[in-house]
Amino acid sequence: MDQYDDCWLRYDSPADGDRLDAYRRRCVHAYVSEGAPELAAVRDELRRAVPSLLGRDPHLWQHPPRTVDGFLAVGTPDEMAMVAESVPVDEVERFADGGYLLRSVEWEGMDCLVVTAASDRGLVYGTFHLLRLLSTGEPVDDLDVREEPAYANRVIDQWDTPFHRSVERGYGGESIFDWERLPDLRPRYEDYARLLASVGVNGIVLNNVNTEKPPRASANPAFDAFEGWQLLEPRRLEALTGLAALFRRYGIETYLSVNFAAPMLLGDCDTADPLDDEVRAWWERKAEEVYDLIPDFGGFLVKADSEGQPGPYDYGRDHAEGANAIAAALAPHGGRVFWRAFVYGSHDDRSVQAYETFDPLDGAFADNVTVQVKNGPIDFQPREPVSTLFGSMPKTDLALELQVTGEYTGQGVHAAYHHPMWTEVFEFDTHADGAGTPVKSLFGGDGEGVVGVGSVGEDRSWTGTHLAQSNLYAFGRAAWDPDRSTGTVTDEWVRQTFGTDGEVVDTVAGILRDSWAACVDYTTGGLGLMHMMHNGEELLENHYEPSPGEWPGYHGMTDDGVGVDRSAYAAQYPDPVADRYASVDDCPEELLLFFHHLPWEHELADGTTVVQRLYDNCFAGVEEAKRLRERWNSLDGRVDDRRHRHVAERFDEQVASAERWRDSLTATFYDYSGVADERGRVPAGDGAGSA
Ligand code: GCW
Repeated sequence: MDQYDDCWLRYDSPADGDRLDAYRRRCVHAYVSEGAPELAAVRDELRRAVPSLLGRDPHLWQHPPRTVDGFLAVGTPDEMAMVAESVPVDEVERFADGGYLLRSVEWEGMDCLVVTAASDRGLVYGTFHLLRLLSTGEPVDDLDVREEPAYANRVIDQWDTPFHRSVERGYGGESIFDWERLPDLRPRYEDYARLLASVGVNGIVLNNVNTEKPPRASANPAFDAFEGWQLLEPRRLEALTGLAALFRRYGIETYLSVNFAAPMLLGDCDTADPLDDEVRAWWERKAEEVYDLIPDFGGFLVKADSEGQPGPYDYGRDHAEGANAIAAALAPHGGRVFWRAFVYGSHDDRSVQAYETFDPLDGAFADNVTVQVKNGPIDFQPREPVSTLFGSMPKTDLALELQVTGEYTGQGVHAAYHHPMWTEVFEFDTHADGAGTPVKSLFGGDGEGVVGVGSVGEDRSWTGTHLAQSNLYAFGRAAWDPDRSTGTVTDEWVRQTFGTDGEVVDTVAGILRDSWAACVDYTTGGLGLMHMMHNGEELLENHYEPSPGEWPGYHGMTDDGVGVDRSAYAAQYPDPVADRYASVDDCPEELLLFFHHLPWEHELADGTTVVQRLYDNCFAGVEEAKRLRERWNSLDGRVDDRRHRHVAERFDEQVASAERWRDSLTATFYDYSGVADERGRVPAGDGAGSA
């Protein structure tokens, strides 16, 4: 009895007829190199997938067979003569790490398929690509696929809290990592590695960036991530070696979040000053200890001088000095520091602080430091403008931090698909190097890339609602290729997760495609408002229910208007962008109230007033949520009962939650503006019911 979903690796929708014959001809027999641990992962995956997809047990060969109709060959050109004879070797060897070639070839009269790469992780990715084609019923008779990752680093950050097994902002159950039982491994660890490798993820940070109990203890001690720093203790590091080896088999490097004050917490230093020789020596010794145990360890992730975590400011140093001290310890081992730019608290308008803090440090960070920046200046909102740091630090390695989990988008209950949001971020033209400098063009260096704040947990669904699995899948596919369209990524995921029935595919893909806009409408009212959620101290429940009254500084509502004058933030962009956002007439409507405080009855381009548009969006958001639910319910009997019922129940909650948001926001708009909704609709909370 499997305890959890196979997610998109179900391999349960086999082809039929000629297509199945073609698959069998080329893929039942497999000649797989034995060069590296990754190739064991390839053979294991074939043993899992081929029986259910092709109705045949795979025959794994250790030399090219001659007495069959055809076979699959997986290996590097220099390991397998048959491969070297079948592909342009020099081109393959020029691929970026992880790149692969997938080609249908005729070899000695047999119909063969070749998966080859210059690196072993590329063979893993190429094998999963082939299995994705078999799972979605795509032809394989005339393949000539060349794939290279757009970014060198495609990393999942876990906000898992060791020893409490909770996941901060995770909505799929407790942490899958049973930290106390390590080094014992659980099957779920390998299944997670498979899921990540199948979408090209090549790094995982195993623990929460909050590694020390914050000064404001939350109501729930399980969420006070105050043991994370202990993972650097020798016995904990030793216990991690098996887990790191497991991820290595899938081409995934292991990283750890560390506490900036570790030399004091773990060592006998009486300071963590990054310029102190003893502190630097402590980090060097610790790095040597880690790399003795995990030779291909990726490096450290640091959240410093943010939300109560210690940092260089405690010692009068800046972020570059702080990061560089730790980076110097990792450099001899090829390790990297990912240093987060999530800083706020010393400005009334928090949006300006990251740029003011980090932009002056451009060029000051060591070569093995990557500054990791959230997509927007606030905090993973359903919509916010792109961070001004993107494009402003050309001499610094940057990583884009996206949230896979739905902290502000329904928390694993609501259907809220993030790929459309991420596409908007990737495509945003920063004008950093004149027109035509989109965000997606900024992370091409070896030390750069895209990071996803993951969310999986112990629940059978891994992510809360099964539909939220799509965000983990989409993250990997977007980090591999930001140009792959939402339609393509979504279609892939739906077919592998719910089968190839056309009606099911179209319906689920449509739900996902429309879900983000609905979420923006009912949780913000649109027009650039955001961050109006409940923020109680009980971390378990906050950021889900509406509570605009807690946030006057974020929505700027007064009797005479709404929105916030964030001209200081707008001015941080290069001129064309700064001028556009600073102008009420030119600012895109979807961000208008992020950048401007306007009269409630300011007329928008179509003559509608701001307050009426806010009302309209809130009511529309609920209707959109109801339509999402109807579309899902129409699949009753076409999706297995267990998953259909589980998601349907969550859609009921999503609609009810959307109504609570609508009622709270519209009541607040009315309280401040005194302007009624011109359609006479009133929040249900008034007992009058809505039109
Ligand atoms: O998104 C917010 C969350 C915190 C998180 C923090 C961060 C890990 O509310 O739970 O802490 O930002 O990104 O560091």
